[in-house]
Amino acid sequence: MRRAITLAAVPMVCALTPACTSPAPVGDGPLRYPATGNTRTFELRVQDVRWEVGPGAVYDAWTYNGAIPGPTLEATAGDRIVVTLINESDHAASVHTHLVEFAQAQDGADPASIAEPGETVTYEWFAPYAGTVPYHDHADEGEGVARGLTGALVIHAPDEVPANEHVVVLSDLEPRNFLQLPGVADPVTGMLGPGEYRGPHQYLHIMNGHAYEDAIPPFSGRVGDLSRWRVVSIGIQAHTFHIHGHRWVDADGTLTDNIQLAPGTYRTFEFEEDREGDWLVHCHFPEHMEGGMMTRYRVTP
Ligand SMILES: [Cu+2]
Repeated sequence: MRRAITLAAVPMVCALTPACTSPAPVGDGPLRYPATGNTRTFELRVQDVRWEVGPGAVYDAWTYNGAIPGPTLEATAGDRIVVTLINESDHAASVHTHLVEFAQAQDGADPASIAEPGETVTYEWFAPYAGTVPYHDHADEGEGVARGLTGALVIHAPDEVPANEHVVVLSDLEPRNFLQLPGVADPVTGMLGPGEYRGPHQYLHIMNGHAYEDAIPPFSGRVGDLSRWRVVSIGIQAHTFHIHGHRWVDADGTLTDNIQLAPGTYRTFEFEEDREGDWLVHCHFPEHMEGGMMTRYRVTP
Protein backbone atom coordinates (compact mmCIF):
# COMPACT_ATOMS: atom_id res chain seq x y z
CA MET A 1 0.00 0.00 0.00
CA ARG A 2 1.21 3.48 -0.79
CA ARG A 3 2.15 5.59 2.20
CA ALA A 4 0.72 9.01 2.72
CA ILE A 5 2.92 11.85 1.55
CA THR A 6 3.64 13.78 4.69
CA LEU A 7 6.09 16.56 5.35
CA ALA A 8 8.28 14.07 7.12
CA ALA A 9 8.79 12.29 3.81
CA VAL A 10 10.05 15.20 1.76
CA PRO A 11 13.46 13.82 0.77
CA MET A 12 11.99 10.46 -0.20
CA VAL A 13 9.34 12.14 -2.34
CA CYS A 14 12.08 14.30 -3.84
CA ALA A 15 14.22 11.28 -4.66
CA LEU A 16 11.42 9.98 -6.86
CA THR A 17 10.87 13.24 -8.68
CA PRO A 18 13.20 14.13 -11.59
CA ALA A 19 12.76 17.89 -11.02
CA CYS A 20 14.11 17.58 -7.49
CA THR A 21 17.79 18.10 -8.22
CA SER A 22 17.02 21.73 -7.34
CA PRO A 23 14.41 22.75 -4.78
CA ALA A 24 10.92 22.48 -6.21
CA PRO A 25 8.86 25.67 -6.20
CA VAL A 26 6.63 25.41 -3.18
CA GLY A 27 3.62 26.88 -4.98
CA ASP A 28 3.22 24.01 -7.39
CA GLY A 29 5.47 21.35 -5.88
CA PRO A 30 4.56 17.69 -5.51
CA LEU A 31 3.58 18.19 -1.87
CA ARG A 32 0.71 20.53 -2.63
CA TYR A 33 -2.79 19.06 -2.65
CA PRO A 34 -5.69 20.58 -4.59
CA ALA A 35 -8.58 22.28 -2.82
CA THR A 36 -11.19 19.87 -1.44
CA GLY A 37 -13.95 22.46 -1.33
CA ASN A 38 -14.48 21.56 2.34
CA THR A 39 -14.33 23.98 5.28
CA ARG A 40 -13.42 22.91 8.82
CA THR A 41 -14.55 25.25 11.56
CA PHE A 42 -13.12 25.46 15.07
CA GLU A 43 -13.86 27.58 18.12
CA LEU A 44 -11.07 28.44 20.53
CA ARG A 45 -11.90 30.21 23.79
CA VAL A 46 -9.00 31.86 25.57
CA GLN A 47 -9.49 31.00 29.23
CA ASP A 48 -7.20 31.48 32.20
CA VAL A 49 -7.38 28.42 34.43
CA ARG A 50 -5.62 26.65 37.27
CA TRP A 51 -3.96 23.79 35.37
CA GLU A 52 -2.72 20.73 37.26
CA VAL A 53 0.58 19.78 35.64
CA GLY A 54 1.18 16.94 38.08
CA PRO A 55 0.04 16.00 41.60
CA GLY A 56 -0.24 19.26 43.51
CA ALA A 57 1.65 21.28 40.86
CA VAL A 58 -0.82 23.97 39.75
CA TYR A 59 0.04 26.41 36.96
CA ASP A 60 -1.43 29.88 36.48
CA ALA A 61 -2.26 28.93 32.89
CA TRP A 62 -3.54 30.74 29.83
CA THR A 63 -5.30 28.18 27.65
CA TYR A 64 -7.27 27.49 24.53
CA ASN A 65 -10.52 25.86 25.72
CA GLY A 66 -9.33 25.31 29.28
CA ALA A 67 -6.44 22.89 28.69
CA ILE A 68 -2.73 22.67 27.91
CA PRO A 69 -2.29 21.93 25.07
CA GLY A 70 -5.41 23.27 23.35
CA PRO A 71 -7.55 20.88 21.31
CA THR A 72 -5.87 19.14 18.39
CA LEU A 73 -7.28 20.76 15.24
CA GLU A 74 -7.65 18.24 12.41
CA ALA A 75 -8.25 18.83 8.72
CA THR A 76 -7.43 17.27 5.36
CA ALA A 77 -4.93 18.79 2.95
CA GLY A 78 -6.86 20.99 0.57
CA ASP A 79 -9.35 22.13 3.22
CA ARG A 80 -10.19 25.67 4.16
CA ILE A 81 -10.00 26.18 7.94
CA VAL A 82 -11.91 28.81 9.88
CA VAL A 83 -10.92 29.40 13.51
CA THR A 84 -12.98 31.68 15.73
CA LEU A 85 -10.99 32.93 18.70
CA ILE A 86 -13.12 34.22 21.58
CA ASN A 87 -11.03 35.97 24.18
CA GLU A 88 -12.60 35.40 27.59
CA SER A 89 -9.43 36.37 29.45
CA ASP A 90 -8.16 39.70 30.75
CA HIS A 91 -5.14 39.85 28.40
CA ALA A 92 -4.64 40.04 24.64
CA ALA A 93 -4.35 36.73 22.75
CA SER A 94 -4.18 35.38 19.21
CA VAL A 95 -3.62 32.27 17.11
CA HIS A 96 -0.67 31.88 14.80
CA THR A 97 0.19 28.69 12.94
CA HIS A 98 2.64 27.28 10.42
CA LEU A 99 2.62 26.05 6.81
CA VAL A 100 -1.01 26.93 6.08
CA GLU A 101 -1.72 29.95 3.90
CA PHE A 102 -3.33 33.14 5.20
CA ALA A 103 -3.37 36.88 4.68
CA GLN A 104 -0.70 38.76 6.62
CA ALA A 105 -3.39 40.64 8.56
CA GLN A 106 -4.52 37.24 9.93
CA ASP A 107 -1.19 35.85 11.05
CA GLY A 108 -1.79 36.26 14.77
CA ALA A 109 0.95 38.88 15.15
CA ASP A 110 -0.58 41.70 13.10
CA PRO A 111 -2.67 43.98 15.38
CA ALA A 112 -5.79 43.20 13.33
CA SER A 113 -5.43 39.53 14.26
CA ILE A 114 -5.02 40.02 18.01
CA ALA A 115 -8.10 39.72 20.22
CA GLU A 116 -8.18 42.11 23.15
CA PRO A 117 -10.12 41.00 26.27
CA GLY A 118 -13.75 40.38 25.33
CA GLU A 119 -13.08 40.48 21.59
CA THR A 120 -13.57 37.79 18.96
CA VAL A 121 -11.28 37.35 15.93
CA THR A 122 -11.93 34.99 13.04
CA TYR A 123 -8.99 33.47 11.15
CA GLU A 124 -9.22 31.90 7.71
CA TRP A 125 -6.46 29.53 6.61
CA PHE A 126 -5.98 27.37 3.53
CA ALA A 127 -4.11 24.11 4.14
CA PRO A 128 -2.63 22.71 0.91
CA TYR A 129 0.12 20.67 2.61
CA ALA A 130 -0.13 17.56 4.79
CA GLY A 131 1.72 17.47 8.08
CA THR A 132 1.63 18.42 11.73
CA VAL A 133 2.42 21.91 13.00
CA PRO A 134 2.01 23.87 16.20
CA TYR A 135 -0.52 26.61 16.70
CA HIS A 136 0.11 29.18 19.40
CA ASP A 137 -0.41 32.66 20.74
CA HIS A 138 1.53 35.47 19.08
CA ALA A 139 -0.01 38.49 20.79
CA ASP A 140 3.28 39.20 22.54
CA GLU A 141 6.85 38.00 22.33
CA GLY A 142 6.39 34.78 24.27
CA GLU A 143 4.37 35.08 27.46
CA GLY A 144 1.34 33.38 25.88
CA VAL A 145 3.38 30.33 24.86
CA ALA A 146 5.07 30.14 28.27
CA ARG A 147 1.65 30.31 29.94
CA GLY A 148 0.22 27.48 27.82
CA LEU A 149 -1.43 28.92 24.71
CA THR A 150 -0.21 26.09 22.47
CA GLY A 151 -1.62 23.20 20.48
CA ALA A 152 -1.22 21.02 17.40
CA LEU A 153 -2.76 21.35 13.95
CA VAL A 154 -2.89 18.04 12.08
CA ILE A 155 -3.38 18.16 8.32
CA HIS A 156 -4.05 14.65 7.07
CA ALA A 157 -3.07 13.68 3.55
CA PRO A 158 -6.20 12.72 1.57
CA ASP A 159 -4.52 9.43 0.61
CA GLU A 160 -3.12 8.72 4.07
CA VAL A 161 -2.99 5.12 5.27
CA PRO A 162 -5.00 4.77 8.51
CA ALA A 163 -2.70 4.46 11.54
CA ASN A 164 -2.55 4.46 15.30
CA GLU A 165 -1.94 8.18 15.67
CA HIS A 166 -0.07 9.85 18.53
CA VAL A 167 -0.05 13.62 18.87
CA VAL A 168 2.73 14.95 21.11
CA VAL A 169 3.13 18.57 22.19
CA LEU A 170 6.43 19.36 23.90
CA SER A 171 6.72 22.57 25.91
CA ASP A 172 8.16 24.20 29.02
CA LEU A 173 6.58 25.92 32.00
CA GLU A 174 8.11 28.70 34.08
CA PRO A 175 8.37 27.99 37.84
CA ARG A 176 7.47 31.64 38.54
CA ASN A 177 3.99 31.05 37.07
CA PHE A 178 3.06 28.19 39.38
CA LEU A 179 0.35 28.86 41.93
CA GLN A 180 1.46 25.75 43.81
CA LEU A 181 4.74 23.94 43.33
CA PRO A 182 5.00 21.60 46.26
CA GLY A 183 8.11 19.87 47.38
CA VAL A 184 7.65 16.40 45.93
CA ALA A 185 10.70 14.21 46.33
CA ASP A 186 12.11 12.47 43.29
CA PRO A 187 11.31 8.79 43.94
CA VAL A 188 14.77 7.72 42.78
CA THR A 189 17.14 10.39 44.05
CA GLY A 190 15.08 11.84 46.88
CA MET A 191 16.25 15.23 45.62
CA LEU A 192 14.07 18.08 46.75
CA GLY A 193 14.42 21.82 47.05
CA PRO A 194 12.19 24.00 49.23
CA GLY A 195 8.89 24.51 47.46
CA GLU A 196 10.20 22.86 44.33
CA TYR A 197 8.77 19.97 42.39
CA ARG A 198 11.10 16.97 42.37
CA GLY A 199 14.19 19.08 42.72
CA PRO A 200 15.34 22.41 41.36
CA HIS A 201 14.75 22.97 37.65
CA GLN A 202 14.90 26.05 35.51
CA TYR A 203 11.61 24.95 33.91
CA LEU A 204 9.13 22.12 34.20
CA HIS A 205 9.33 20.29 30.87
CA ILE A 206 5.98 18.89 29.79
CA MET A 207 4.49 16.49 27.27
CA ASN A 208 0.85 17.06 26.39
CA GLY A 209 0.40 19.40 29.32
CA HIS A 210 1.81 17.29 32.12
CA ALA A 211 5.11 16.44 33.77
CA TYR A 212 6.55 13.07 34.85
CA GLU A 213 5.40 9.51 34.24
CA ASP A 214 2.71 9.60 36.91
CA ALA A 215 0.90 12.49 35.23
CA ILE A 216 1.65 12.42 31.48
CA PRO A 217 -0.93 10.16 29.83
CA PRO A 218 0.96 7.17 28.41
CA PHE A 219 0.82 6.38 24.71
CA SER A 220 -0.50 2.98 23.71
CA GLY A 221 -0.32 0.66 20.75
CA ARG A 222 -0.49 -2.94 19.60
CA VAL A 223 1.99 -5.10 17.74
CA GLY A 224 1.12 -4.89 14.05
CA ASP A 225 -0.04 -1.28 14.18
CA LEU A 226 1.20 1.32 11.79
CA SER A 227 2.30 3.70 14.55
CA ARG A 228 2.31 7.35 13.42
CA TRP A 229 3.78 10.10 15.61
CA ARG A 230 3.02 13.78 15.18
CA VAL A 231 5.41 15.71 17.39
CA VAL A 232 5.47 19.48 17.79
CA SER A 233 7.88 21.43 19.95
CA ILE A 234 6.43 24.73 21.09
CA GLY A 235 8.07 25.82 24.27
CA ILE A 236 11.08 27.73 25.48
CA GLN A 237 13.87 25.20 25.03
CA ALA A 238 14.97 22.66 22.42
CA HIS A 239 14.16 19.02 23.04
CA THR A 240 14.77 15.63 21.63
CA PHE A 241 12.06 12.98 21.27
CA HIS A 242 13.28 9.48 21.97
CA ILE A 243 11.26 6.25 21.98
CA HIS A 244 12.96 3.26 23.56
CA GLY A 245 13.07 0.00 21.62
CA HIS A 246 11.94 1.43 18.29
CA ARG A 247 13.39 2.93 15.11
CA TRP A 248 12.22 4.78 12.05
CA VAL A 249 13.57 6.49 8.94
CA ASP A 250 13.62 10.22 9.54
CA ALA A 251 12.99 12.96 6.98
CA ASP A 252 16.68 13.13 6.04
CA GLY A 253 16.79 9.39 5.36
CA THR A 254 18.59 8.59 8.61
CA LEU A 255 17.59 5.57 10.65
CA THR A 256 16.97 6.92 14.13
CA ASP A 257 15.15 6.54 17.43
CA ASN A 258 15.72 10.09 18.68
CA ILE A 259 15.01 13.36 16.86
CA GLN A 260 15.88 16.97 17.66
CA LEU A 261 13.18 19.65 17.82
CA ALA A 262 13.95 23.31 18.40
CA PRO A 263 11.07 25.53 19.54
CA GLY A 264 8.52 25.95 16.76
CA THR A 265 9.61 22.84 14.84
CA TYR A 266 7.68 19.66 14.19
CA ARG A 267 8.01 16.20 12.75
CA THR A 268 5.72 13.44 11.56
CA PHE A 269 7.08 9.91 11.33
CA GLU A 270 5.79 6.37 11.44
CA PHE A 271 6.88 2.76 11.85
CA GLU A 272 5.41 -0.73 11.88
CA GLU A 273 4.93 -1.65 15.53
CA ASP A 274 6.92 -4.79 16.31
CA ARG A 275 7.92 -4.55 19.98
CA GLU A 276 5.69 -5.44 22.88
CA GLY A 277 6.66 -3.64 26.08
CA ASP A 278 6.22 -0.76 28.48
CA TRP A 279 8.72 1.56 26.78
CA LEU A 280 10.15 4.81 28.03
CA VAL A 281 9.52 7.89 25.90
CA HIS A 282 11.51 10.98 26.82
CA CYS A 283 13.58 13.99 25.92
CA HIS A 284 17.24 12.99 25.98
CA PHE A 285 18.53 16.13 27.73
CA PRO A 286 19.15 14.68 31.22
CA GLU A 287 17.92 17.84 32.93
CA HIS A 288 14.71 17.77 30.91
CA MET A 289 14.02 14.13 31.82
CA GLU A 290 14.60 15.01 35.46
CA GLY A 291 12.44 18.09 34.93
CA GLY A 292 9.39 16.11 33.81
CA MET A 293 9.68 15.17 30.13
CA MET A 294 9.30 11.44 30.45
CA THR A 295 6.40 9.02 29.96
CA ARG A 296 5.60 5.53 28.64
CA TYR A 297 4.58 3.90 25.38
CA ARG A 298 2.62 0.75 26.24
CA VAL A 299 2.62 -1.83 23.42
CA THR A 300 0.49 -4.93 23.85
CA PRO A 301 0.49 -8.08 21.66
CU1 LIG B 1 14.19 18.46 26.37
